[in-house]
Amino acid sequence: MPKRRPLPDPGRRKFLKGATLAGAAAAVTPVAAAAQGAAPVAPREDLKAAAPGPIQTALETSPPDKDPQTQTTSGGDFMVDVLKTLDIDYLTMNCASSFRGLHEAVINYGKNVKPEILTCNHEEIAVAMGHGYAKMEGKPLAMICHGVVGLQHATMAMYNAWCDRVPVLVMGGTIIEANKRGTTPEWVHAAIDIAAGVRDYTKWDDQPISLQHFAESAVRAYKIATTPPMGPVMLSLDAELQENPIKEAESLHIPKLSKVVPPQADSGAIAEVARLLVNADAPLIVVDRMARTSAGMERLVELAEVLQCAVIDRFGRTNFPSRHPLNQTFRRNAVVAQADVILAIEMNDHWAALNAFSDRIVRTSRPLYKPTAKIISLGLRDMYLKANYQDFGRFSDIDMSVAGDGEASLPALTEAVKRLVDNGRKAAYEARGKRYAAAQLAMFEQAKSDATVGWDSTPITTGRMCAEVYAQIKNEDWSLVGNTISNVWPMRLWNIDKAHRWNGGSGGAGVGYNAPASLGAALANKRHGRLTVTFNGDGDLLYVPSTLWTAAHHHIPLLYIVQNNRAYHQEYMYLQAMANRHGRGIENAHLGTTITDPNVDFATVARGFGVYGEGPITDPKDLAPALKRAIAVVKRGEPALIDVVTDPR
Ligand SMILES: Cc1ncc(C[n+]2csc(CCOP(=O)(O)OP(=O)(O)O)c2C)c(N)n1
Ligand SMILES: [Mg+2]
Repeated sequence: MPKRRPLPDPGRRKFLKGATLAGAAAAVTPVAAAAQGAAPVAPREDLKAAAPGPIQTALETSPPDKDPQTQTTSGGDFMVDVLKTLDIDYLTMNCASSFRGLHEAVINYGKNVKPEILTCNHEEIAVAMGHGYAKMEGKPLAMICHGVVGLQHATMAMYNAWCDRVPVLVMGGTIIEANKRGTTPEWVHAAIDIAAGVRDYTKWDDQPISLQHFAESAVRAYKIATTPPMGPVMLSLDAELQENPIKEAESLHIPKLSKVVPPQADSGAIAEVARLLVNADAPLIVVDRMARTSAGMERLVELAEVLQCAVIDRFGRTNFPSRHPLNQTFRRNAVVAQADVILAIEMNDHWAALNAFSDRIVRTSRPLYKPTAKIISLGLRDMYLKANYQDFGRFSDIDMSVAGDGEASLPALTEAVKRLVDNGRKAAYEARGKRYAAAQLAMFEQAKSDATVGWDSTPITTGRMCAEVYAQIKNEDWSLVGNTISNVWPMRLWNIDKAHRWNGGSGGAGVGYNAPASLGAALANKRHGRLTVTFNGDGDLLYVPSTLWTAAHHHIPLLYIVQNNRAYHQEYMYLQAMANRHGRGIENAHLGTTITDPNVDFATVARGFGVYGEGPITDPKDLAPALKRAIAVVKRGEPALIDVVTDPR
């Protein structure tokens, strides 16, 4: 019987737990260990003759050698230098050993500044934060994750960013050389090509095998990501490259990042589009993801005002002021039916914008436009897409396709239009504009009246909730972020007059976007001193509740208003429609679709993550005072959440 050995100290045991689980560590021979760079551990004489079990135990429980200092630089340091030249402000992450080299370099060599680490409890949160941030700040942040498994968690958020054409610089750690991988986790977390799983919805990726290769690929990745049409990019980072000393430092060169000039449409095509618009009786502009910057919105206003034409905003970005007299968004069927020339700019789903679709009984659709209408598309949609995922939408009737960046092409188009508008036309245009202005005013009055339906009822109507929120933020520099179905109310009721008032939807409609993407947008807004608000579906928040911890930990001011209908309500309604189709009654439609029994207490959840929380608020009279208290917290620079029990609308 081997002698009983004293128990090792608890800290060391924790460390060894991983090694023991790894199994392979136990079998490591002194020679192999030395070859891996570890100090060889000689088997003790008194244990040599013992059975394999105790020998292994003895080896594993020997006190560890102090980590020797063997180097003064690491590849990770150089990687940090590259990220600094790219002006990357933040690095979102969930920590993992496959990027421990870069992680250590960021905090010690880079002093945790540009990039600053933002700790996330799930990789989906880390990417979605980058998604929301980029749309608000106009530039990407970087995200890093564990090779295989962290990337698997990140995938849906990457898909959303891809569908939304938003740049995020994603990096994943891996160990490329098989002979450098040690224990089981290093094997199960390695792949010959970790990016294979996300390549279908990544604009570009690479796996650099030298530091010079990294520098060039990082700058290339950034440039590709931020060239319209934008998208997420991916770099697979070899752990050895991050961890080992820099060789030949003098020869390393970080390439220049040149400013990207988005492509303008062909001047002949612009002239033809201008001619068609000017000669039309009822020209219409439909717009979706056009405004990349605040200039985009101003340019569209200028074009619409010269033509005095109707504009329909599909809300992919803030493209057009919500209360502009020419904004006819909520009269889509009428204005599309009247239009003789339709200019659709940077559409995500062109077909859906101009056709009516119903799936209530059987899937049916019909065009909303006249057969004689001339339809023009302007944008980069056709310039870049992939085959597998079908985010490009149904193929559409288009008479003239003009390839060019919408925002960049607008000034030339407006100039061309101005040159063709004579005084005679101006008078006719003005009369047309007056009709739209009257219709817009009527729509706004209707929206205000619609919002009062069920004003005092419990659960609280989404119309009242939105009206109460707006009453308290309208005199601030507010910013509504994320996406929920309630956004139709802000679009109808709120004065969305600046680009940062709203940052568009998720792109891929992958739920679990709203909570973290809103936080990313709030992070960008913090620097500008804006008051950030999001309506968060209860279902959405339950995918990624620990987003709240990141908000608290990093002191990101954001007001989460949980639109708590205690259901995945969209799906609940689908199920009711299915049941109705069979005449089977809707009594069972709550099964698998509702989030009751027990009800989730989101205020308690928030407090558990260190976030100010109030609710559940069921009486509409309690809403205004609760909002006031929560907004005061947000104005102090911290996140807050209020749980509002709403009706299903
Ligand atoms: C990842 C993912 N899972 C499932 C769905 C299907 N889905 C679409 S809307 C929805 C409900 C989301 O619930 P909530 O955020 O509470 O919004 P509500 O419909 O209740 O307003 C679901 C589950 C999806 N789009 N994405
Ligand atoms: Mg819900």
